[in-house]
Amino acid sequence: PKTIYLKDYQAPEYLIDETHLSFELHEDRTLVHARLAMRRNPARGAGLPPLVLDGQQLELLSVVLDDRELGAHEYQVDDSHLTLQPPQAEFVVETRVCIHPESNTALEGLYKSGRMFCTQCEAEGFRKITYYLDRPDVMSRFTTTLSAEQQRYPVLLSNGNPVASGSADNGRHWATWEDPFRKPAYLFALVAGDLWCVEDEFTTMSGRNVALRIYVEPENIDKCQHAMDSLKRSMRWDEEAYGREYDLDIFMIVAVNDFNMGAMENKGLNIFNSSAVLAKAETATDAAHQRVEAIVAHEYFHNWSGNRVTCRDWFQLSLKEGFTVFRDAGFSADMNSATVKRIEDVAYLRTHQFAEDAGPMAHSVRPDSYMEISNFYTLTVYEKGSEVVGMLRTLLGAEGFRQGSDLYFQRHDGQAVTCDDFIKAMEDANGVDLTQFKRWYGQAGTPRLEVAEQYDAKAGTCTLTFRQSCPPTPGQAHKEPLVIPVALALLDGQGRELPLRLAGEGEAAGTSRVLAVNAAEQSFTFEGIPEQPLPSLLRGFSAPVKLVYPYSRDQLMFLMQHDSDGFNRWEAGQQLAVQVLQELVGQHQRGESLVLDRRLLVALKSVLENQSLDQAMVAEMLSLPGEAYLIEISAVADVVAIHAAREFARREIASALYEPLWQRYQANRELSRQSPYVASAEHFARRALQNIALSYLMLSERPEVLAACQDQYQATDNMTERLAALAVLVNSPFEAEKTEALVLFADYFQDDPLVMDQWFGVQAGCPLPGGLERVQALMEHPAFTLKNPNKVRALIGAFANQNHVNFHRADGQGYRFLADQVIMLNALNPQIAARQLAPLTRWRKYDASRQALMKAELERILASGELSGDVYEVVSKSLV
Ligand code: HT7
Ligand code: ZN
Repeated sequence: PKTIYLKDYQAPEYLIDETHLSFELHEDRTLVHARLAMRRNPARGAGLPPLVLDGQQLELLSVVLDDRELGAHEYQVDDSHLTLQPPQAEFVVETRVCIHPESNTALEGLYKSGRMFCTQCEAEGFRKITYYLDRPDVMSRFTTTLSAEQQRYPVLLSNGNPVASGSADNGRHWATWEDPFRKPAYLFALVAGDLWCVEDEFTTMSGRNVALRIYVEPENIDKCQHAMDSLKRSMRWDEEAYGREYDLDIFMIVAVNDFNMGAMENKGLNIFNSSAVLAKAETATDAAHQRVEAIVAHEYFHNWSGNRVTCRDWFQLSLKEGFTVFRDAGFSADMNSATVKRIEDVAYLRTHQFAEDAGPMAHSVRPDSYMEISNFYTLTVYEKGSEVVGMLRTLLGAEGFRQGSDLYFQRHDGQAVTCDDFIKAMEDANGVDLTQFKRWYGQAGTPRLEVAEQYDAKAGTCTLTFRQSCPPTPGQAHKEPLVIPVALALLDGQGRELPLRLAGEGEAAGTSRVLAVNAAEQSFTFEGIPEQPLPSLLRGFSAPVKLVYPYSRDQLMFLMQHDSDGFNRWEAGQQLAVQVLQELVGQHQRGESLVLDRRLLVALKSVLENQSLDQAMVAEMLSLPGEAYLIEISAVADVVAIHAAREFARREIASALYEPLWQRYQANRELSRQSPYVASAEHFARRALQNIALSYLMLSERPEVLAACQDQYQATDNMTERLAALAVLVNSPFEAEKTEALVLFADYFQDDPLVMDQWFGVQAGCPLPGGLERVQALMEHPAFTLKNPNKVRALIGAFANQNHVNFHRADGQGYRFLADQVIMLNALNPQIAARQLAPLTRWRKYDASRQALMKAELERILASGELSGDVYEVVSKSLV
């Protein structure tokens, strides 16, 4: 596969004003007729170069140019293009092709999921449907007609509004949809199936009524209400927070079981992975409910940030994805606890995006090049991209940011634009120069920000010195200083924030402020500081950097108790735990007996006993940093020592804090028993604390806890309690009880694929010895198939990404297993194969023996035969 560079971007030679599509859907083939009204792009001059249409895996039946069928000598076809010579500046091209959705296991283009037809066109799937200019800067008005057998496919959907429909004598029927908004091909969608729908209505801020429909297979009709409620909340929130109103008369969501990602924002017809839309108490956990709410919002918000204003080219992907993640995070923060949402997002970013940024596939938020664009739907583009937008908001303030966003949408409505255009709107609305800030889009790697504090008691000044640096990443040896917004406060001995006045300022600008650090080394001196302060730095995680400040354990305990920034209270607890756990890792490596610093127990006890703290915060603060994060922050990760250290700490906590944990558990379990399930922030918090308490308590192996766990497993109306109880049983030594629970669970839920995914996931993540053998046995389970991405993620993904001790077993069998699966997936679904590879690409993190074993598996994949571009790109880059 060849590499595509941002620097080579050129506007399209031709434009497509109108696109008329007609699909004849059959069981053994689909016929696609496309009629494209095209013209020379005036921006590219007057000549008439050949027209080169994209097309892959298409059987070309005919080509018609301005109503005349072309002979085979009048066009050229190869495996990715159709080339012909336009006769004049305006012309109409028609093609007929035959495609095979029934055998499309890559789930890109038109494919069948179960009994339904559906599409996934982003990023470059449309070229697998018909010949087209498949690039986001070619925007066209689409009219789509679908015809299919009426009984099998009573519902026929596409983008926009339904304008006509009818039946034929042969048992087939048809429908025509018209989308009034110009759009790139990646936003095209069609669905045909035997679907039921839940209907509702939304009145927009200007008083228009919009019909809302969620289409699902009949057995799922009782799992749509949460998504529908989430959709209505999203629509209202986008009006209020961003002034964005919905623009069509109908908004549809369709749930499909086989889907490569979470969901897709096709104009007016979002297609969702069923895991991102279906949720009811009995079958979906609180986390799943929150994920549904967030993804429904995310896709809906794309209607403006992505659809009305789209990307010029795929290098600009973060323009829509980073901004939309930022928007959905704001929504989730408003719907639930803002601090807890921030904690979850930061923990995820630091564990996974930081690892990506330090690995062989590291790239900037706006990459410079790619081989296969599907590989760039990454945590860097999405989550770091969102952090970049968040830093802009921190620097410009809420009002300035909103003015910039309003200007962006107004200026670029209906256009395909770049990240530079987004920044320009922010600059123009605020009268600021963001030239240096834009480096965040071009520079890969996680910056390190070292801070030193110096207090001068005589002068009453406190000087903070910041040193920023960024390690080299592939293709970028040298890094320039970034603009890093550092939100901070200085705390006095009672934990109160001191007024902050910088040298040269007349008066203090409040007690919490943002410094824009923009040089490699830079000092800020605060005056009028009466006592040695303790800095609370990078509040709310105001920039995606690794902060280094030499906090003592006592200072961290103080911040845990007193910092007025909730995020930094949690952060202090995490840093304390990291220090303590790293000490245990060292003891384990030296063969010493493990001794836990009691200060961690004291700190956690006071968190547990603090009845005024939000229960969700208590649950977050009780959660030790995960193994994946401890691996990420290690120079050479010793997986076995990390696991042993963390388990030892958990046992120590469980035994020292048994009483308060038991009290908290019982109080919340009692509330769960008394009231029916509610998907609200307050109830999520309650259950989160109840379940983390249970996971500690089970380590005691006391009979009363086992009984409580079994009771929670059986006597509950919701999956949050049931699955948590199952997980602690699975991770416990109670063999008979765990086997019984697993069998009962699978018997009862065997027909619900999403619940079975959770069943696979719990077992795949179990760190007890024999993990690989258990996963291999589960691959034979009738509910498992490599063809379904959710199953692959639930079993193989959970094993390789969460079950560190088993995946990294010293004989390399975990690596061999993953490589075998990637080789099989490569032939079935290249996108999923490439994503599952990620854990092997991180070989540089481990000891020499594991490095060699991991690299050998990557080499084996490379030599395994015909590799897809997706897998080839990841393997070849990670072996450099
Ligand atoms: N914009 C959507 C991207 C997406 C996708 C990309 C590649 C392959 C399959 C895909 N399914 C959906 C999802 C989103 O961010 O909203
Ligand atoms: Zn998105």
